[in-house]
Amino acid sequence: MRHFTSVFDLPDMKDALRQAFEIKKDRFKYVELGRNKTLLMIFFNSSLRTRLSTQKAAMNLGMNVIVLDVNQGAWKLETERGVIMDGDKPEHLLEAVPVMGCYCDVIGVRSFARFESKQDDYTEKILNQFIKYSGRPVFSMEAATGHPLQSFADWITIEEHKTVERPKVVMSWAPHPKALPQAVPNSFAQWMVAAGYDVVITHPHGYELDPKFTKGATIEYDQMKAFEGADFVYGKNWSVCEDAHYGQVLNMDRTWTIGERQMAVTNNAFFMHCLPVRRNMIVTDDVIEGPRSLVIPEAANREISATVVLKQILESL
Ligand code: AN0
Ligand code: CP
Repeated sequence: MRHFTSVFDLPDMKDALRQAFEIKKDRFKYVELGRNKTLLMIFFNSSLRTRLSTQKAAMNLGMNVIVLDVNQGAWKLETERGVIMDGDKPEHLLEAVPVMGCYCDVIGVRSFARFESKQDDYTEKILNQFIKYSGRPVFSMEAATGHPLQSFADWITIEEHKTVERPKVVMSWAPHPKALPQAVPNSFAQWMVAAGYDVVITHPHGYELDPKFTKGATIEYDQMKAFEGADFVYGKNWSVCEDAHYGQVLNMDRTWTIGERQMAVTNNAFFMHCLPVRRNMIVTDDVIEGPRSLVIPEAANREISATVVLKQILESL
């Protein structure tokens, strides 16, 4: 595998899962694979889990790691071609990206949706410039429309906890005060359908995701109905995807906050969230602290998903 931007880049899903369990048993099994290879992680946005788990994954594989926070210490980057650069940005992405490629073997990029242009976000303009101009394999550490390392970790977590072959997995929108990208829910929906689960998505009217990512999932606008019989509940906020209100927050209805009321109608479901999470907006203290909460094991599995992805990229070098 050269680049990793979605589940469809994996040459073989089942084999990737097998490798995840293999690496979980022995994280250093492939420690020779990355010797004298350098990972460069580029962050345009904040991160706790992705930063730490991806660096740890690279260390599991014996790699060297460089981390760059573009907004802290690097030159501010212009991303539009044709701009007369007389403003506050001294460097263009079109030079910066190939320069970055000179110093490493693999590049991870975190670049959230900017909500300035849906077209730019949904064509993954920034991530694709890295793919096109860096000369290196590139993987998404959450780009504008997807967060595949997260969904892979979520999948590992569900496989570890499921008690039926094809669990009912319900992804629920929940309120949040700030506009968040659709990357996590897009990837989660796409990955869970690809995994063959019974996938239900529930959200208020106006929060429909791009059908490209939700194809194969059932949309249910009644949250309580959606939760009935769920084996896994995945909480997440996202902003509006639809063109006319793209990136807006239309609704902060806290009746959608996931609490005991909703969990009571599930099949004793596990609660999942990618983190960071705003308590008592997305989920109540009791549910996230409860015995069925998987938020910490999910975060732990980020190291595993990143190790598998980096391993497969290193094998292609
Ligand atoms: C980001 C998001 O919702 O995409 C990152 C989640 C992994 N969350 C925030 O910005 C709070
Ligand atoms: N879940 C996740 O990607 O977290 P960070 O934003 O902290 O990396």
